[in-house]
Amino acid sequence: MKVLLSTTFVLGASAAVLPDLLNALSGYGFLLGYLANGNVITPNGIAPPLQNLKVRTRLPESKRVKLRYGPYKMPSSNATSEAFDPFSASIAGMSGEKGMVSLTATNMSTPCEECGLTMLQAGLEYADGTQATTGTGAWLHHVLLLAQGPGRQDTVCANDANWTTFGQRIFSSGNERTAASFTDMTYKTPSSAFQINKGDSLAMQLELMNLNPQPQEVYFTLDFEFLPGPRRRDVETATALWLDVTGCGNSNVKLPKGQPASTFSSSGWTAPFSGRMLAAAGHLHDGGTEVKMFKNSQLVCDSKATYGMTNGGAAKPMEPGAAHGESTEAESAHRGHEKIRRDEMDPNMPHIATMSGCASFGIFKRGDTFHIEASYDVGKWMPMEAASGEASTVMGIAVMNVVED
Ligand SMILES: *[C@@H]1O[C@H](CO)[C@@H](O)[C@H](O)[C@H]1NC(C)=O
Ligand SMILES: *[C@@H]1O[C@H](CO)[C@@H](O)[C@H](O)[C@H]1NC(C)=O
Ligand SMILES: *[C@@H]1O[C@H](CO)[C@@H](O)[C@H](O)[C@H]1NC(C)=O
Ligand SMILES: [Cu+2]
Repeated sequence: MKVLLSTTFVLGASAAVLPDLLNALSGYGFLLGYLANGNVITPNGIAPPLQNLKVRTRLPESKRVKLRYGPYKMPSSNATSEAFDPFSASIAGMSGEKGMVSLTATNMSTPCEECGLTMLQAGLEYADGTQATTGTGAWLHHVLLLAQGPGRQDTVCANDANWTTFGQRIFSSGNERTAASFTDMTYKTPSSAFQINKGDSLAMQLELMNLNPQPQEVYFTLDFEFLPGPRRRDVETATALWLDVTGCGNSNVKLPKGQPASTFSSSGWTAPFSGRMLAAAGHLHDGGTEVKMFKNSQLVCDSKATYGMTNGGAAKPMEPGAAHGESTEAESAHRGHEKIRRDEMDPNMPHIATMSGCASFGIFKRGDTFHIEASYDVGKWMPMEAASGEASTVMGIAVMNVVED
């Protein structure tokens, strides 16, 4: 839960933060909140596919619903993954990483027929509803979420044939499980939302990786916080800018061989409208250190990775102290394993646990140009390796939620 909410939370100069809100949304608060939030655990059974949870944004009139999708079978960590479906393969760029399942799902349910999404967060859980994390050997490696429906098109790649047919990219997550906000979290009332309309559905490209030799079955979950009903006049329209080092490509880039540090830059995207920057965070793969976002070549947000033994949003149940990617612990764990290749799936290898984010960080005008720079340091953090022994392709993405003026 770290987009808005990490210890390295970055705020725009104009933001006045409600301390209790931040506390409620901070990593550890999230863990406690999650367990106390109305999540149903069904020992030895199957937890309900739809759960009404307590709202965490404390915005009046909001609802919070958790939907689960799946189940998905993860092969043994020493078994090469099953065949990929073609779309997934074109997006994933993965090549038989061990323990990996890579899939696409379409026609996924939304939490409402019509509503304004104010927040989204990805998760992974077992049949009974308990959380699945890298601490339990279940790695939420990557998810790319799209809204599909009449008239939907990607905001940044509106004119790109590769994306117009797929829909609108609205959210990305990985082990960091960053919560994405479509409203200004410094207000007590929801000022903006991403509208879900009748006929909309969701689609995703999902990658999960098993760190255990025993196959595991997990469910992917999405927590939606939303304002029920059709678009309201007092709530502005938010959208997601998917800024990607591959531009409108498939998000995968190759790390240069024999070079520890590398930076990938995106091409510029020129805003066709004016607006305000609500929230943003980066998505990287292991080896990544930060995603910098620029407006007219000026840094507006620096989303930094921290590494840890479990994901930021959910501590390993038995060892809450190990959560939150504290770098001292993570770095010492890392140093002890320098010679170990990621494809050996050492369960003690740290992964990206959190990505810091920015909130309420300023305005932009029509004609302003955005670009991002994603940095990797594989001398410091071990990247994942493909079955071939080469470093897997990696990603450099920032999803910036904005509201149009
Ligand atoms: C995976 O490891 C287990 C336990 O070490 C072993 O029994 C099994 O044969 C291995 N499977 C493969 C596909 O290597
Ligand atoms: C999508 O899912 C709904 C139920 O959620 C179902 O009624 C509909 O037939 C599905 N559409 C397609 C194209 O699979
Ligand atoms: C569309 O995707 C293909 C295949 O990934 C890629 O070669 C092409 O550059 C993409 N088009 C644009 C405009 O990015
Ligand atoms: Cu990814």
